[in-house]
Amino acid sequence: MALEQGFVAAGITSPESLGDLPYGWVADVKELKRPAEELSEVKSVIILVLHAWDRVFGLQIDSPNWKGYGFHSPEEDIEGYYMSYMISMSKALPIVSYLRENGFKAQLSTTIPLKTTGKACGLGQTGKNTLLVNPTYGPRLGLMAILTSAELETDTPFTDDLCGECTRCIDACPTEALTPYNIDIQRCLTYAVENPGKTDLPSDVRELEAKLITRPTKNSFIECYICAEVCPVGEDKAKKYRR
Ligand code: B12
Repeated sequence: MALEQGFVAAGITSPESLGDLPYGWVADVKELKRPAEELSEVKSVIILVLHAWDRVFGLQIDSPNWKGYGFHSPEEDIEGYYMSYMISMSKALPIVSYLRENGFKAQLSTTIPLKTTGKACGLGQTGKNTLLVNPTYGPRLGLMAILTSAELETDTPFTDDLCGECTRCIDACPTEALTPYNIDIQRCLTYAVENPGKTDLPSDVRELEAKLITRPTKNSFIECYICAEVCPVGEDKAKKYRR
């Protein structure tokens, strides 16, 4: 059903396999939760993979008062909309409905750690850019989870190494935010652009943000995608669609 909806892959794991993942706040961006904190009856976690082959999948719209997640004030600003999530949600909802029609509880989640859950679902490996790298599509992925009370057959976790000696993502990052399998979040252009109100970010990062981030309108921007775009894994699949 996921393939029929337009996802390129899907995988299943059990909540027990996600016991020791990193939960809690990630640098003021998001509070990552355990599947059972969101759905107490959860028996299976499904990860759906959208092929995000163009950087416009990272288009985001923020209201004029938006200063960043750490400053969020519901009275003053509406929450940002992120293209990849919007597309994934519309494709995933029929699967949620199908599970519910069959008597199971089911709901979407973007709050569990999606990359590491994807790895547990056999969908790929953690790359040197810290993203989930799928053997066919590389890191150009939009991830979405469905938590359900249905007890489904689980997939085998991914264990292959896809990066080898390659360091393209590390070399290409304009702010030098990456070291192998690690990111300095304060140097990531995406963190900078999503947090315009943060005054303590390195000044060279703010300068590069002004130079490199595309802003289609005053209230929108396209998130930096360089560390995903340069990855040789799945490059052929992305190029196939491009002009
Ligand atoms: C917080 C967040 C950010 C933050 C912090 C990034 C980060 N790496 O944590 C900021 C704002 C910087 C960010 C930026 C981006 N993000 Co973001 N982000 C998230 C979010 C909400 C949580 C990420 C998370 O779990 N962080 C926790 C830390 C601890 O995880 P980690 O860095 O991966 O560290 C683990 C591994 O690296 C591993 N590890 C550490 N060392 C080693 C060593 C070895 C050898 C190995 C194997 C593993 C390993 O262990 C660590 C702990 O488990 C997710 C959505 C979600 N709910 O999961 C999206 C998400 C990860 N982001 C995504 C994307 C696409 C991006 C951007 C490309 C921007 C864009 N265009 O959309 C950039 C890429 C920057 C980068 N290289 O990470 C996608 C990733 C798709 C994919 N292929 O994996 C997600 C899943 C959103 C989505 N729905 O699709 N993001």
